[in-house]
Amino acid sequence: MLTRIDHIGIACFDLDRTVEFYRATYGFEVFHSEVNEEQGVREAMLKINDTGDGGASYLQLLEPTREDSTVAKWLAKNGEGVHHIAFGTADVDGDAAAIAGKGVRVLYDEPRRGSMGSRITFLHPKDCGGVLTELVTSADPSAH
Ligand code: V0V
Ligand code: CO
Repeated sequence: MLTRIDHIGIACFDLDRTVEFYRATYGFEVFHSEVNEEQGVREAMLKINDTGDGGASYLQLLEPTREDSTVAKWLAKNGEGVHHIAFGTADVDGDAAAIAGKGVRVLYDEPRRGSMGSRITFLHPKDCGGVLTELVTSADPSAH
């Protein structure tokens, strides 16, 4: 069951400049940052609020680490902006299988490693009304 908005992914050319915009404009601080080489991103998670299921909602600021990454390709075509939304679930495997059964393409056979040790998969934007949609199970089992 999808229980929260885990994060909204925002693609940018310059992560440090974008982090500073969110800090100076809204007062949001970086909760966590990392490089995910498999996904080709350097990212900063800004925690917005805790949620009723023990988890939290974040903004995920994404800067590409290489030219052939999905985010670099998207930025070249669209410029900066909202890249994806992510729903949180205690069971990414079960929810992905159920959604695949409804005819929506799930991009990975098995969930891959996401931010903060989470397990993630994606749904094809062409099957979701133009919205790249991610499913996330947090590494922290209490966060559901
Ligand atoms: C592409 N399209 C999108 C889109 N990216 N539509 C909405 N939102 C997006 N973000 C559209 C694009 O405009 C094309 O439409 C069509 O899909 C095919 O796109 P493409 O440019 O030819 O690119 P593809 O097919 O090579 O790749 C598209 C997919 C790819 C969605 C398959 O981006 C992908 O695998 N994404 C999942 C991984 C990802 O995005 N990782 C970065 C975040 P037209 O022009 O044909 O109409 S990593 C992350 O979130 C982490 C680590 C985390 O949360 O922890
Ligand atoms: Co994401």
